Amino acid sequence: MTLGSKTLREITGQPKVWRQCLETLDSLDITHLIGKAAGASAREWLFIGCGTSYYLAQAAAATFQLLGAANARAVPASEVLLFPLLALQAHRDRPFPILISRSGTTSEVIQAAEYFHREGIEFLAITCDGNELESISSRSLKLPVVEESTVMTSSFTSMLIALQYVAATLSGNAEVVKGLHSLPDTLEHLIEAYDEKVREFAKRDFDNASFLAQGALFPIASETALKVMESSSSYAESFHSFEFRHGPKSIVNKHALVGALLSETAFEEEFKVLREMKDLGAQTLAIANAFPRGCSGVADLEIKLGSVAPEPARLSLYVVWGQLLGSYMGVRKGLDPDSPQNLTRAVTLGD
Ligand code: F1P
Repeated sequence: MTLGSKTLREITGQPKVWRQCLETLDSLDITHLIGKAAGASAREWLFIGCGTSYYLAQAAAATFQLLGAANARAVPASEVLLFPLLALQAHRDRPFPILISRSGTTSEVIQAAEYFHREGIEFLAITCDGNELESISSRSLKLPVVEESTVMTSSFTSMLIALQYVAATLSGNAEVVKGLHSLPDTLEHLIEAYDEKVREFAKRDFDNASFLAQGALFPIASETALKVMESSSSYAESFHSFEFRHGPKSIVNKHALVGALLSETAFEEEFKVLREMKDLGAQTLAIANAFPRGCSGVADLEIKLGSVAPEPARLSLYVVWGQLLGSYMGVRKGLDPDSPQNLTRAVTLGD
């Protein structure tokens, strides 16, 4: 087995997994799934997870807000356990918690579920493996994703697509549901076009990597940084694009990678930041749905998504390149992304 082969196979196999998940979602009665517990859209939905699943929670909350499906926030499961008054904003109506966990065994998530049980707060669980979380949840959505890799790839994108599907259904946004259905074919063509380019790009020597984004793409930038850290044991971080100017840009030099996940809404302003960092000597990566005239050919690696989906539905397409980059950087360093240093598939804490 070559280094990272299992993880890379699962990354490039996402189009097929997305199709299977969308088939499952099309057959679901979403209203029945969330039930009365979700109440009117005025009730706040609180998305909860750890690690990759926390960034997934942030991306899902942004989607619910953007589509007007519900007021939504995201917190790490640990905040519910350690600072419940802060996490749940106790002065307001009880939230509708959504617990997200690929494994369904992460201790902080299980303990949060037990907390909600004690408080009499009904919640919804989103999982791939099911396990304890599914068994203790009165409402759960288990997606048909079988993922062996330690790091989360297709599980992240599949659960994100599922939550976006729920948000679009609740808000009656047929265009977003249709857009989600277009993603598997789009990704299939993009992998053919860019997989080898990302592998070549990963051979460059970076001391550190900063991934920049605004809005709903910010959690995708955070997940991109986490994939690079987990799969290649390299230092990476995410920043709001404009925030990068306020100090962190001091790390920029020719050994620094700056990657921009560029929205359609704020492309021009976000691209200015990337151009400034290139002028400071950074090696650059740009991911965008389209590159207006005068903006192409600036980044060292440019990935054009070309999706027909509405902007909120494109989030999963942006993260695949960080999944690949992290794995290829790990292999280039002689590491095995299938067995990342210090990591386990789930974090279960002793009692
Ligand atoms: C959460 C998680 C992953 C991380 C690693 C350890 O898992 O923190 O995000 O990459 O695999 O577990 P889960 O609760 O979604 O199973």
